Amino acid sequence: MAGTRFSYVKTFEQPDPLLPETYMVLRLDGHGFHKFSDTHGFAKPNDERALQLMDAAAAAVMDEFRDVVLAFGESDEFSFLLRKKCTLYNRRQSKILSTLVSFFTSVYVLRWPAFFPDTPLQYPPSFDGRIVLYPAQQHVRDYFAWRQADTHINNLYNTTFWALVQQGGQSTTQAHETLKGTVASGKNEMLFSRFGINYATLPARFRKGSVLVREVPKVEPEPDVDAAGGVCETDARQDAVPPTTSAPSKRQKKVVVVLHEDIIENQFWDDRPELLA
Ligand code: DGT
Ligand code: MG
Ligand code: MG
Ligand code: MG
Ligand code: MG
Repeated sequence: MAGTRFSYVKTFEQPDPLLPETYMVLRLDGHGFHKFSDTHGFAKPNDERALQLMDAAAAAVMDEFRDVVLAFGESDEFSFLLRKKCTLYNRRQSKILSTLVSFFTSVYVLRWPAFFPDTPLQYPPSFDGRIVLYPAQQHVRDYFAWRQADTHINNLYNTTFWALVQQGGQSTTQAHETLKGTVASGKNEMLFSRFGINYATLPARFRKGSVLVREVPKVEPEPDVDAAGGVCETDARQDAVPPTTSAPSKRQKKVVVVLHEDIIENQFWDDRPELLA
């Protein structure tokens, strides 16, 4: 290709290397998922199938790209942490971003029928993406705390909102009015006193989002994810030593696991110092 009189056009291309020795966080988000979730009849406020499909696509990204050490998902978004020493594609921003986002999108479409067997895909979903660089461990901690706090705030609001509509008979306009100016404790109280819902007992998936890390499996993978043909069918998973083995091998293979636990406090990070190494 080189050497033709056209090849000078290549010189217009701009290099876009990401600063070395910094944490990369890639966040993708469903484009126009307000409409997409309506068109495909997602349950309100949380559609478990849709969330599991997101988890499956994110797990596939982690199986394919070993530099991704942690992922966090809620709603129509997922954040991926790439290790500080990552040299993937010589840290070229657009190459990393476009490859990971398109890979995620492909898996989302490929696996759709496994999670929505009765709902054909009506049109192609797409995801936007960005990469943000963080120089310090504290920034990474605060980034993921920010996303999980957002999960909680949105879920508490949405849960109360849809309880007012679905169980309380309010219109969506009325429900918006009812919730205007309320704080978290007020919504908790409203859920409990009016609808008998104890927020703290709702599924952790909805309250905490999904946290994906690589671990030697301690127990069977989540049956709900497994049954739906979810994140457990990748090659990496099939290689995993079954947890039922009586004499566990010394070198059990790590697999991507989906957790729904707190990542704001220290415990999660203290247990996994390798994430920020
Ligand atoms: P964007 O990201 O600017 O292209 O616009 P949207 O419409 O994707 O908005 P966004 O990302 O701020 O909010 C996510 C939308 O996806 C929100 O309208 C609710 C919808 N959504 C996400 N997860 C669920 C779910 O589990 N159930 C339902 N019913 N809707 C969901
Ligand atoms: Mg967006
Ligand atoms: Mg969106
Ligand atoms: Mg979103
Ligand atoms: Mg090429």
